[in-house]
Amino acid sequence: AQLVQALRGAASRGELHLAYQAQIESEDLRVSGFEALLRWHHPELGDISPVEFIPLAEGAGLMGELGAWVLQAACRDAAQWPAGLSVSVNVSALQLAEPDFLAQVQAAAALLPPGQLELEVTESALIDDADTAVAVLQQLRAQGHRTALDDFGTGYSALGYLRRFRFDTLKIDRSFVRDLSRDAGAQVLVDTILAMAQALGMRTVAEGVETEAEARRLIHRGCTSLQGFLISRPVPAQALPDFLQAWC
Ligand code: G
Ligand code: G
Ligand code: MN
Ligand code: NA
Repeated sequence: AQLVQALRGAASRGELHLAYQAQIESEDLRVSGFEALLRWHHPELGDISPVEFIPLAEGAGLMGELGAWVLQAACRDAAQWPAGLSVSVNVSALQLAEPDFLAQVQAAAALLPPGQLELEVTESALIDDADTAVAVLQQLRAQGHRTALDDFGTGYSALGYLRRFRFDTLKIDRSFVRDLSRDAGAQVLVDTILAMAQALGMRTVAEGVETEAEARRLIHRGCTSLQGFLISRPVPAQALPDFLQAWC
């Protein structure tokens, strides 16, 4: 309860910031964009993981506000980047149900060239009220934004959602990538996911790529983009110019 209280004023006290993790294209290894990851530095407790505080925010009815802050901050940062780099923003299920969510996205994305904003949702965003979620996703796409299905393969019914809504991007959960080198089952699953995504015309991003061997295998099997510690850890916005210069 105290943590919720602290979270309430975190944005206005400057305790929140975004870290950015690069995505590269398999084709030419160039950086195509960054995923924005929310960070909270609590004055006494130090860094608190979003895995902990996002559920708190959701439970306390703070996710709308927090999500709006993330959208604004990510688009404001991305407006400063070299042309052609996209920004991916994680969106919680509860945000999709907010009446002013689409207006928030429009306002934030107005800072960017068209098509540079991608919204990542997890399957859990689609479970509670799939009709609303699908309608909102369709409108996001109609407004020219890209959509990604995050953590693919970890939920129950992602295939059903792929039938109802065609995401631009499918993000293969890092649990599959981690098991690639030791588990034949994971190899088959990743190959099958990649083949399916390709047949449906979706871009694929492998998450949690940590080794050259994983990267080589994913590229060989047609995964279009890679994200993970092998390329870069999530870094603060100020570190991006140096990262980009060092990468190419
Ligand atoms: O980078 P990290 O380990 O901290 O991310 C942990 C989890 O928190 C990931 O599943 C990520 O999708 C989620 N997350 C990070 N930032 C945001 C955000 O801005 N909004 C939402 N809804 N989830 C986020
Ligand atoms: O669920 P989502 O994909 O949005 O969250 C990304 C999370 O994964 C973040 O917490 C990020 O810090 C973490 N992450 C990113 N790359 C790697 C990686 O290569 N290895 C591991 N173990 N975690 C990673
Ligand atoms: Mn994500
Ligand atoms: Na993910």
